[in-house]
Amino acid sequence: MELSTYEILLRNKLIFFATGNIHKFNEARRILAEYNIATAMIKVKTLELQDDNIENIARLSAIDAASKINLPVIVEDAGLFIDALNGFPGPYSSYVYRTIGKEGIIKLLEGVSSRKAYFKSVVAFCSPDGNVICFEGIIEGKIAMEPRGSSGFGFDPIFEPAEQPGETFGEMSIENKNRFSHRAKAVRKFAEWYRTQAPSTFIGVPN
Ligand code: ITT
Repeated sequence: MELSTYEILLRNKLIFFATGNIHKFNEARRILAEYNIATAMIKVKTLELQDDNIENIARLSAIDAASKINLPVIVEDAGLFIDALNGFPGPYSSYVYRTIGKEGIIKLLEGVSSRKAYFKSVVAFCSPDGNVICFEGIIEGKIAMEPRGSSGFGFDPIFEPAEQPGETFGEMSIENKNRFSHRAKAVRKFAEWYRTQAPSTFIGVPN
């Protein structure tokens, strides 16, 4: 059977990533390149469910993105879960970052001895026919006493991963953050799975 250019393009060597966050895209792109998968950023506005579970948010968002672009696509939803705040801001991390920011989180933790926290990421893949599969990554760590470093984005300057105590994500290069991060773990799981799939599974008919 002769393959069309479209099919060759999608022979699990290319994935579309629907996100408005260039930092997320750059982190994922580097990891996927290690698996010889090229990543294309697509800025498509997708539904963002209000839900306590980031897997539900990512799943619905991926279904919506795939139906809009009719291509195999991933979306990623992530959040920072702080033990002493019962998991807050969690799925509301984006809103909390935009409102009180990282300084607001430091304030909320004033006088609190337990600074344990984790980041969680869910990568949801959806094929044009609407089949979704999710991959999760978690990184444990703690909230720093004050923001440090200007790399990365969001809460990076206030999060110290347990594997590299004393250094925040904000003080690390992308390469270093990618050695530990929640996103890196979820993206790697996705890449391992994606490269084992039969390409024809994902080929939709372009509009
Ligand atoms: P999308 O367009 O992909 O939705 P977003 O920035 O809105 O991009 P999320 O909804 O997943 O992404 O964002 C959750 C928030 O959690 C994000 O705005 C950051 O403040 C924070 N966050 C998530 N992952 C992070 C990371 O790796 N480092 C620092 N902060 C992170």
